[in-house]
Amino acid sequence: MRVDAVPETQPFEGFTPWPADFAERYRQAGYWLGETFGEWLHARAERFGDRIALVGEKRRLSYRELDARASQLAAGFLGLGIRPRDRVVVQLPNVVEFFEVCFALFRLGALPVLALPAHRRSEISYFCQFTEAVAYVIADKDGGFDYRTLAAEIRAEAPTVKHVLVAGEPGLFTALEGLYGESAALPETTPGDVAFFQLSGGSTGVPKLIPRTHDDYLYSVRASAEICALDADSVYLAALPAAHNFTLSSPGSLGVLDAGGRVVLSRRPSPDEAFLWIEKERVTVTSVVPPLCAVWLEAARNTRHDLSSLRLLQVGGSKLSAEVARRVRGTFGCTLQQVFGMAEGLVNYTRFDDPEDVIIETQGRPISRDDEVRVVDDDDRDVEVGEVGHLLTRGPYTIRGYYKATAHNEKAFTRDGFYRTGDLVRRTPSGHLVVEGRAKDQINRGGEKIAAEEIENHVLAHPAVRDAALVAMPDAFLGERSCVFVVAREQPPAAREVTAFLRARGLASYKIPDRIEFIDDLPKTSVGKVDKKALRRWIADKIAPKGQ
Ligand code: OOB
Repeated sequence: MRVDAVPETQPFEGFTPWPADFAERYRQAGYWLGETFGEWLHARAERFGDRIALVGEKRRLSYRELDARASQLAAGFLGLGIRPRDRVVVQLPNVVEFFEVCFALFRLGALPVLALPAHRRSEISYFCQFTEAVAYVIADKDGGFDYRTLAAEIRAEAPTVKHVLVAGEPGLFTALEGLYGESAALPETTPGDVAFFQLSGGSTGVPKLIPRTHDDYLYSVRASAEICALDADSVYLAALPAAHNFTLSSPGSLGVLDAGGRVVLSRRPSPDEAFLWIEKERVTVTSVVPPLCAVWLEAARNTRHDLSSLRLLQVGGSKLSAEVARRVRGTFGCTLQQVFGMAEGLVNYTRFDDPEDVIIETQGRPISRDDEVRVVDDDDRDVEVGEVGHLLTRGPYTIRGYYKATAHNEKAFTRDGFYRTGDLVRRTPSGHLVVEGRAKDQINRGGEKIAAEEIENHVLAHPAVRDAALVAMPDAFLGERSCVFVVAREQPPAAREVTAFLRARGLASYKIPDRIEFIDDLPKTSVGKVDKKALRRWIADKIAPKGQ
């Protein structure tokens, strides 16, 4: 069977490319090498051959095997009728199949939509419908949850999904294992084309999709691997979800594969499991969110596992407190690296040769000389170094627009293409960034992002609710938790009942409000908007330990 390549000139609908002069500049500068993921993996297989690329619970795969398996699976996908640019929602835990599936789709030019294992009906159904996905890839079960039950619901809601492909026991669906076929002739893919979608933490009613190209993503991977000095002896532990931008590319699994190292996949981030892997595989580098860092630090004090192989602990996703940061070197005997990144692009790292106080107190500086960073006031005027302002950025791996989101893109990007990150930062004279807060209407629950409007819409769907506002409340462990203020129509429902209602709507657990406060009316600002600042202050006061 022959399938023609998508002509390079045919733009992908809903994708905002970089303007031609920028694209040219990024190619000239050697950032965009004109290489696709398929070619990249093939080149790694040629170079690193029988070295181990991936270690999972049940399987170890060499570079050559990964390359071959990706081609065989791509042939299987093609046999099912999956075509270049078709969208496929991929929701897999940290298993070897995650990489086989992604690389097979890359090779075919089909586009993975990288969902997280925590997502449930509400999110997955939306991704499938919005992207008109033709297939949905899951594991049979993970963490006590049966994804096949979820898939049955998705099939009923998203008619474009023709195939549910299962890693493990397929039940009523199709076993992934049966699809690895004879390698077939595959269509050409184009390096400047979209390769896959990341998901935005978001601040709007529905999650936004982030189109990343082969060229831009591979640049961020290569440059990150270099900053982190990865080489063929690097062993990376993927403890956080493999699909997240941090774990995947900062430098993450792909960075380690770029360097010829080994990626170890932990099903769970708990110290029990992660420490076992660190000892067994002599892990040299891993990445965690701040609450997990705190848990690991506690557990490391009296662990029986040998963690001495660890050379670099990366912490990012939400703000790391200086107190926790200071304990890393003493406890693990390794270097701490702060990582401040976003699925939309820009990633900042503290560097190995940064002074200790910079590593402890800043969130790093950008990957690239061509990452343009502006810190501005409410009127988009640049503020002085050292002053807090909104972070705007543009560069060789930061998107120019969300997928199919014309109206939102007008607000989320400046006219000249800077992405409005929604983060409030301060720039130090050395060019490092310190995250001081957030202007976007989002809760950062220990690295997991919750868009306030999305949850408010769900709460408002409850028949007894007249108004709702979700805000962050401080939390010693997670940094923030979520609190929803609810105005009832008449008799307020029981908090338990609201929670059950939200669960029944198929929301990911981390999005279920941690606390519900009933209130007579939402406070308003002088222009009539909900005064979330007042709500945040009120709840912070209410939960503050007394007598302080
Ligand atoms: C990472 O990516 P996302 O897309 O889940 O979230 C991005 C947002 C940032 O805009 C910022 O608000 C927050 O997460 N954030 C941090 C942070 N790292 C991310 N806030 C304070 N300190 C940090 N170190 O979270 C992500 C992507 C790639 C690498 C690392 C993290």
